[in-house]
Amino acid sequence: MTNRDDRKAGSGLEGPPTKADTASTRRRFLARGLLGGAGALMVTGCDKLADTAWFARVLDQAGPATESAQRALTPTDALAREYSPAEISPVFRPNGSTDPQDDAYLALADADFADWRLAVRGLVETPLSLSLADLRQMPARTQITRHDCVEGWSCIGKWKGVPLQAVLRRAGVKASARFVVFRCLDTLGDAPYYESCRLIDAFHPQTILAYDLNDQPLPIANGAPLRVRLERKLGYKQAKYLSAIELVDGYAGIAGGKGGYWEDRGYDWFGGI
Ligand SMILES: Nc1nc2c(c(=O)[nH]1)N[C@H]1C(S)=C(S)[C@@H](COP(=O)(O)O)O[C@H]1N2
Ligand SMILES: [Mo]
Repeated sequence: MTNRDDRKAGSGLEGPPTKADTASTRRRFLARGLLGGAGALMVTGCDKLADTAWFARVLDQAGPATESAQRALTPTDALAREYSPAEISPVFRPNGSTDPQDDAYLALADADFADWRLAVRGLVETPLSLSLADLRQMPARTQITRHDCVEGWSCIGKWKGVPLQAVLRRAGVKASARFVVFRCLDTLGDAPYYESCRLIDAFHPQTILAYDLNDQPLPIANGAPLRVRLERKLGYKQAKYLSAIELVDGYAGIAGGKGGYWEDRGYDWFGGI
């Protein structure tokens, strides 16, 4: 675990980002560069993607000015940095919900998640219901990356999971879909946790649905049985305790309408690093 001096020290629950947070995020965007829209799709190496009806829409998803500017910087820097095994943090610090007490979650955990399923629904050709065994049988990707929480700490961990794009291809994304919503099993404070991202981020090669952390099944504290890793994004985008992936054409009608639990409480939706 490393402390970074450009962030507020941790204080338990995440509070709204400060001006300093936003400024330092911006500086790091400029320092490290961000992926360009086309570049991200190139590295997926997907000719097939170009044939799909929604390919143009993925490239065409202009967001707010800051997001567009961030995405336009140094398109060659498409991947998040990956680290060596020696750099893995001894303990991957858990944060936010770490032991969900929701009845449905407790029942699933009691049975070691044998009855857990990931629903893939919404704007898809074929809705899916996938068990952990189903997911483990799909192609896997392993990556050692750094997780940055806006509270001011970072951890390096080794994640193994199925690329989200493999799941999305299996379900078949409809032309009208623009965002992926991640539904979670935990209630944080008074509301269920959820998150969302654009299709371009969902199809990023390092975006995986992770079931292992540091060569062990994902612990409950870190999101068992399945969480998403969006390696170009801040900690709060890394939804844990997944129950469903929903393809939607907009998220204004979901919960507070801002696309995520912390976004509904003031955080930036893009959340890039
Ligand atoms: N379902 C769910 N996902 C979540 C959270 C949460 O409280 N519930 N917290 C977020 C925040 S703020 C961070 S920093 C990371 C923490 O992941 P970790 O517990 O593996 O460190 O999970 C994110 N995903
Ligand atoms: Mo966080």
